Amino acid sequence: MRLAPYLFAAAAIVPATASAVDVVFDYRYDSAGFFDADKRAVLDQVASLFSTNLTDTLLAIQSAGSNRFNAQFFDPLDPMSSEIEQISNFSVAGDEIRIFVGSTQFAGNILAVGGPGAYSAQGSQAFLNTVEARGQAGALAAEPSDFAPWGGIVSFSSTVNWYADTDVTTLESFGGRFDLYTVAVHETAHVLGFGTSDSWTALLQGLVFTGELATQVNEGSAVGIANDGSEAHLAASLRGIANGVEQSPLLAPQIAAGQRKYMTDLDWAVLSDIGWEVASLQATVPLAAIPEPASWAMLTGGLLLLAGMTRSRRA
Ligand SMILES: [Ca+2]
Ligand SMILES: [Ca+2]
Ligand SMILES: [Zn+2]
Repeated sequence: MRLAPYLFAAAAIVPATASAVDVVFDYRYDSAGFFDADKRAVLDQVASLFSTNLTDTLLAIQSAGSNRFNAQFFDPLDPMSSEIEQISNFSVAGDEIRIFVGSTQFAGNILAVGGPGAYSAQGSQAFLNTVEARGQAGALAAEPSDFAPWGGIVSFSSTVNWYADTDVTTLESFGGRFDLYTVAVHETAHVLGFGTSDSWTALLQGLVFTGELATQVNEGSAVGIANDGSEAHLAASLRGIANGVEQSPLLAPQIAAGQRKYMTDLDWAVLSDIGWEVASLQATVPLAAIPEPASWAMLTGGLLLLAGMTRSRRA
């Protein structure tokens, strides 16, 4: 079921808060203790990257009285099972995007999975609109042009040999290990709707992403998506710019051991096209050598199932 594009009477009485999103990684499911201090320091830097460069104002979701919001998501400790975790009467602050993180032993060559959460909700129409769109009117359109999730999950492989860089402004050699920073940025983009939202799907034509800014950044050439069955990634053959250097998009489906990748202007342009206010297409960390891999090694995947659950589960 889709909502008609309602006007936001409620938005006018909600005071404006900070001028950027606030990505919050939540460790409450990390009973295995995967996230030691170094790994948390990596995620802090990931949160900072998106929180600094995305300037949307997102309304708070406040469960109170008859307005009830239940966050639903795959278990960060077992994301491939069909079991759904629920936090009843949940709330997120204005601008906050809450991401539950965990680790698991994946079958096959999967480094991590990530995607936006689902929900059920009851209450006033204004409340239901806020839960779905958080003040982003385009998220309520019949053909959505925006996306504003409460958050979601990211789950990392517990068996991979990770490199946790506590200072991503410098690049060291870490051959044989996989870069937690790169993979966490990739999966966080999936939580934000890259490859997983209706506003992404609305811009797909076959294996081409037709977003205006991404096409412009790609110098007018069609922005191909990866033919990996997920319809959630850019083609690895594309080239964007990060730190003034050409690089395969960070949201290509694969990464090699020993490789750090950055958000390119093409990756940011896609986020802009699906509805985010992107401050800079060049946002990244200071210049470092960007090696191109001789061969791709392992997969990262988007949790596409979560994206479709929101509407059918609304009470
Ligand atoms: Ca470093
Ligand atoms: Ca937006
Ligand atoms: Zn992915």
